[in-house]
Amino acid sequence: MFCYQCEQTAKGSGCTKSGVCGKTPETAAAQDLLTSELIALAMAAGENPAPETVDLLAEGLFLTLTNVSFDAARAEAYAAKVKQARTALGGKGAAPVPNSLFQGERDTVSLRSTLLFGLRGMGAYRYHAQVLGKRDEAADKRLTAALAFLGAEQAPEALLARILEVGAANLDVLALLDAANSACFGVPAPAAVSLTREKGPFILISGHDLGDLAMLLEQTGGSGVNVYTHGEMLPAHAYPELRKHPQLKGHIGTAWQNQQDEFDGLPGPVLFTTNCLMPPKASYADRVYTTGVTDFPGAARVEADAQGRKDFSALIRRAKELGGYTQELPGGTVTTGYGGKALISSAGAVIDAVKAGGIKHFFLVGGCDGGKSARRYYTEFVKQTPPDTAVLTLGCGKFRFNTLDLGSIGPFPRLLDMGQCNDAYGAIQVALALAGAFNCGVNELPLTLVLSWFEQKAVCILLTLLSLGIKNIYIGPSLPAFLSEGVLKTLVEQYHLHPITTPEQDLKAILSRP
Ligand code: FSO
Ligand code: SF4
Repeated sequence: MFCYQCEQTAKGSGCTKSGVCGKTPETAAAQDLLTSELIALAMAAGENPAPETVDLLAEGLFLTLTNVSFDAARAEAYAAKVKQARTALGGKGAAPVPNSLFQGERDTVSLRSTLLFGLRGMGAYRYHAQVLGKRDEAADKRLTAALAFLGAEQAPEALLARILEVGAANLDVLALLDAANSACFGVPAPAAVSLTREKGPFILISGHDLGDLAMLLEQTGGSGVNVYTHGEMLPAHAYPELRKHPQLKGHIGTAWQNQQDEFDGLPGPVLFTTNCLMPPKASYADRVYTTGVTDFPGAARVEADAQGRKDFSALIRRAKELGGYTQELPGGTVTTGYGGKALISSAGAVIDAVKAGGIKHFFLVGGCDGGKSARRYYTEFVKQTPPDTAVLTLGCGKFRFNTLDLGSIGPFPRLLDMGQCNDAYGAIQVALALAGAFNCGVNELPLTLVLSWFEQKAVCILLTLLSLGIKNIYIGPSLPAFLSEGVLKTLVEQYHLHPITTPEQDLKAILSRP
């Protein structure tokens, strides 16, 4: 096997024997085959792909994301379904040989990989919007065309242009997802989220799929079973249509890489709706349920019916059997819900605070968490930000600092949680709104993006930011193994991309920049 799509890749270069994530060589081979079939289907779909074809492409791309699906048989079955769809479209010939994707001249392979991994991220966001009933024909065409582009040899310049085009198309997909979330669950508003664990049975829900949470809340109403969010589900508490359910009690746990410790001995079942799923330990494997794109061989699954409805009664029964907490375990609170719409509606106060000199600089410290100790950088960075600066955050990287008390700045807390990584659109809108208010470009704002990447959604968001011409982004904890020296040089030269160094050095450089 060969896989180097995520930040924890073996030796910083590639997983070859088995995945650091737990992906087996069999699953890797099946997912490579699936990727080839997806490219072949995109080629057969032509310029006007049917919505169902793009549904198939997007879900297939999401399936191959890090920490989503570990089941070789499922990837094989999905690949067969994709092949069938291609045949039905009259697609001729064989799918490209999987390994050819990663063979050839170094920079070309690097660019092809960047394009493929960016598309996996975009597929994930497109899937999230589609399960909430939203599709965008133009974005669908762009996704399909970019995937088909991988089916032929391309010059490096054309690949780079296509990578930026995928970043730009992803902005439209993020906008669609943002609109879908608000249409289904209301406009998120600032909320304090309890970390107290109440007495009684409960279900913990992880991943990013708010639709699954909504269905779970409907079905647990009046059952005596509480619901807590885990990981990237934390921002769900900001949505009026979700928080109105009294059994949605609070949040348990931190970022994905701590789940094997946090779930050990947990007296309730866990529902994984999307990434990041780690191979369950034997001590809690019988309490893990998966749904949607996510799976693990042997773990119980909840399938949707033809209308997309899911029956969570098995989880509710399991929660009651396990009994939950026998007494209350008190905890503090964290805040969330400072998404794009909440901040833009207070834009006047934000602009006044900047003009009066109360807020000197904004940092967006966002992205994924992960296991590497070098990620301590982000905690230290946030701790060291001066009191006259505001820290915006999104993604699961926030768990490294979201319990810190950074105080307040003007009418706002200094630390503002804008939501999941899926909410990157809101952060981009805030940056654009600030640029509009100050009559300058985003690059002239007192704003610095300090990103932590782990998987392919983060890759795609980075491509979106680059497509918007945003420069001077700091990125860590390490650089993607799939960026060749040549490609990295181009990104550094064109976009002034900075690999992180130390919090002290980076803060000094950022704050002394004119
Ligand atoms: Fe984290 Fe995992 Fe949301 Fe990623 S849960 S690491 S960017 O998959 O998706 O932030
Ligand atoms: Fe390795 Fe990451 Fe690929 Fe898993 S997803 S096999 S950890 S590079």
